[in-house]
Amino acid sequence: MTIHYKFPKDFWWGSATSATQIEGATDEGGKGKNIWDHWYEKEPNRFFDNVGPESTSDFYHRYKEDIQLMKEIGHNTFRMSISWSRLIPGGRGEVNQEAVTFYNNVIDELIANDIEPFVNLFHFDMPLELQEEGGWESREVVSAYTAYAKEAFHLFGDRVQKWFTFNEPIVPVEGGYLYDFHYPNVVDARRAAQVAYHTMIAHAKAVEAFRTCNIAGGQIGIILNLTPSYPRSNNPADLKASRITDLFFNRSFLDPSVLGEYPAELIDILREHGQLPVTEKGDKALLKAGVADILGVNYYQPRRVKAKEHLPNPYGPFMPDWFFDNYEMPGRKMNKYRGWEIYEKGIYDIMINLKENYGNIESFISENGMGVQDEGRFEQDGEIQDDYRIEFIREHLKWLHKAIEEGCNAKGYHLWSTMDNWSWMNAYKNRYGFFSVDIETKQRTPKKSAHWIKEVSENNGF
Ligand code: BGP
Repeated sequence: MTIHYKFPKDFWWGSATSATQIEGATDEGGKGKNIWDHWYEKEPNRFFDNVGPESTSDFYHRYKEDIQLMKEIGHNTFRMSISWSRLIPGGRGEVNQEAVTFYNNVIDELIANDIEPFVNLFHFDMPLELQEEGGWESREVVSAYTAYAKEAFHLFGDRVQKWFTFNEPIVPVEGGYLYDFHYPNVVDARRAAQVAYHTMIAHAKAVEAFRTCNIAGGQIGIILNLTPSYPRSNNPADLKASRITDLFFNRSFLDPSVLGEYPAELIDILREHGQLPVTEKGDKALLKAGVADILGVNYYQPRRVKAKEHLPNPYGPFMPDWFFDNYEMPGRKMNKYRGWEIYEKGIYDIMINLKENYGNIESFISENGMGVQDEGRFEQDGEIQDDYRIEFIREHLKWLHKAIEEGCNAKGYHLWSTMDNWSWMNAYKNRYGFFSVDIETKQRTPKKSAHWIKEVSENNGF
């Protein structure tokens, strides 16, 4: 077979998950509550089909089987997250030994199967008690996170080399403090800015702690969802809308994570509108020293914008959306189940931007994927024929390959996700996995894409 797209030696083939979305066992093993357990108890109707996080894909009990499945399809790497509320119920204080045993078992099992674990410390799942203290609005919670991070480095750093402080830290800001899709469902940009700022401080403190641990071969980074902003046209008003959108939704985390400082224009906008967060002396130096060694890039969709059609409501709350309108480009290709545009070249544009403006930091695609509703209708002879997912992955990989050929420092590709999992408010609506999961029996079945990726990983290309 001819390989048209050959990837560099030791390319990372794998997939990504998060604790709350796959573990289940929320009432087992001494786990404390996090905001998802709590929100679901309070308002189950806000979750698709009223399905909550209690059992999800049951990785807690089935991790051995799942790791075998990963091995079968050629994974050499796998991203998981640690559940803070499982490791340290309540968020601070005593470590839960049952959780230590569980994560040790998972890590050891991965390594025994030649799959390198990439471990993320925070994937949207704040321990409930700390949220009640103010969550990321509180600097005390930042200290609790730093202690938790140190504990994790100490417990697992003898075997785990790749660490990530946060997954998509902007999402809890957007969901929890601007657009009402995460607990605590606040709409307040000033508080959102504080949450965003403290998350970056927490990141920098964890990086500082990591560097004192001297983990042999260790690297610490952050995973960001980068959504390139494409203007409707070259009209200066559209260009300005796109630049400001980029400041709010990409550079707010990308600049401090990779360059160690916030963009001056973003600070100016927030100052002008009275939305600046409270900072402390010494923070600037902390952020400067806290730059990531490695960047995970989650890419699902582009953002297309245009200048605002109407003046924003002067009585409404301040919003980033005061500066742009979303633009529906005629002819755009859609994943209609998730409502997200598919634009494969976006992956290339992100990589070129990292190369040109962010020192070509070592990076990888840490999430990319296609969520599809009612996948059962594509089943033939017991296997879901997800040709649309194969095409989605293949077309993104082609652009990633081109970026690498042009000198971008991308080291791997992880699909979201290994098996179907619980996706926040959408619960089990859209399915993302290489393996389907029957939510009643928890049975896993490979989809067509699982066989396809096995070949791709084995050939290191296609
Ligand atoms: C990313 C998250 C994942 C995952 C994925 C799919 O934003 O890091 O946790 O859920 O998106 O999105 P969704 O679950 O909203 O369909």
